[in-house]
Amino acid sequence: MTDSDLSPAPVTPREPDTQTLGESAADLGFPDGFLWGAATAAYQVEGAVAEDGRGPSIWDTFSHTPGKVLGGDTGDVAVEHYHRYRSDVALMAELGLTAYRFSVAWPRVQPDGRGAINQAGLDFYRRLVDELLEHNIEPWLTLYHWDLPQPLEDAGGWPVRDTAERFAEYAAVVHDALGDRVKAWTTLNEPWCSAFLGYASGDHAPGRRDAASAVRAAHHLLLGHGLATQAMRAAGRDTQIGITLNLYAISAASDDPADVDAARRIDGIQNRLFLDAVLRGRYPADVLADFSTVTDLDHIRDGDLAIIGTPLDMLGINYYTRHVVAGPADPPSTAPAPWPGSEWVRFVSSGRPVTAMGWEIDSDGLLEVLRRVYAEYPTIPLYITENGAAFDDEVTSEGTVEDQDRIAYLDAHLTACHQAITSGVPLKGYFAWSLLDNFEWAWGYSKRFGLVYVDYLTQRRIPKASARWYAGVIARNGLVTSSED
Ligand code: IFM
Repeated sequence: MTDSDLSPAPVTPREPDTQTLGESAADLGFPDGFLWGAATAAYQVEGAVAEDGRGPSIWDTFSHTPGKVLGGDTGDVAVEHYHRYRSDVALMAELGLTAYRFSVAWPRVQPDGRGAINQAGLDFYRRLVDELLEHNIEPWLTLYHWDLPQPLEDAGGWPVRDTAERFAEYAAVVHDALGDRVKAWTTLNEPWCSAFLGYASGDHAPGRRDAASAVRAAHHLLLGHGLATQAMRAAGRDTQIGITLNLYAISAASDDPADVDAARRIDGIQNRLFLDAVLRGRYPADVLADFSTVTDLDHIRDGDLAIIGTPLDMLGINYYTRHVVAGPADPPSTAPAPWPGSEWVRFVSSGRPVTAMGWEIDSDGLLEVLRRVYAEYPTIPLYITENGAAFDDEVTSEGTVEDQDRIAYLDAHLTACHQAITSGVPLKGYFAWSLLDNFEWAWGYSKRFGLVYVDYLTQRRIPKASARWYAGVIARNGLVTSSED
């Protein structure tokens, strides 16, 4: 392994981006052309898991394994987006969305994860994309949002190198089919989750608990990203290619050296591992040193980092919360955790209010993340590809959902986006997570993130107060700070 540069990369000071903030009815106007979207992911919304030739994914297997998902919930039906996509797109148009971020289910396109293409699966996405374009909604396509074809997991999954090659093959297939009409392409969504929740803590599919496998999975996901980027670029089309990372603001609980080191570890594995790899073509030396306590690094071959660092057109950032961390408990924790070396770390509360996920609400953290990425990494257009909150929504006797807590969350985070743009960060768009209430992975249907409420018995959609509020933001291209909003 010779690719990782052990010295810290220099930070290049630069002039602020020159986006001009628009004139609008808003107090905090966003730049003209700012993209206003909402996001979903295939397994969370589509349902129809056995239709039109779709094969099983690791999430089908995992959710059907007793004890893995709260309440035994599965994505078998989800919110029937596969069948209801037309009315869902009409709903998007009513809200005024200018972009829709969705993912393609790999096992719909290649049920075996390799070789033969299932045309019926591809056709669904072509119909969805055409419907979006007819409504002037820009399709934002993510190739991998966690639903690995089960046959590839049976062959070793992301810890084996071949999966990266298979991903690039699949990416080229989808890009060939849809690259004429989809301009914005994301390779992976949140590879941290795929690697460390999937293979270290076992909270996500495929549910393995082996830190060494997780470290290997992280590298092969990134390699798959790089190979897929190169394969799509080779087609010579005018598509924009990026990746979506889940980034966190990280604070040490105090300046005690053990707390500071805990913050270094978590920042390393959550943020720098992925940012450095894709934007600098290197791994942070301290993270590799942490990893070498759980596995050798023989799986990282010469040349891999150059592939992983293939230049991108944009970076997607998913932001939800800040982690406040302290040094180890006494005695150190031995519970399964997604962070190799987690025995050195404790997550502590800072006392901020939390969402229904128990995640602390910290919009300053979003500003911090945006400014940090802009300051420390090569200039690249940034998009918030997910941001939002689960709350315990209820339908009133009038049939409405008055989710003022979600409005406050979105308002605060969009204010942070506006501040970032004002200080020169090249932020070009924002996607709320999520368009619809949906299958929240190991939490099943118990957590509602949608702008639109879904009655899971009838599949009726009820736009929440936050949806109406967001529609107003889009119409004004900005936020109003007066109490009338
Ligand atoms: O629902 C998920 C999504 O699939 C990935 N990002 C975080 C969301 C909320 O947990």
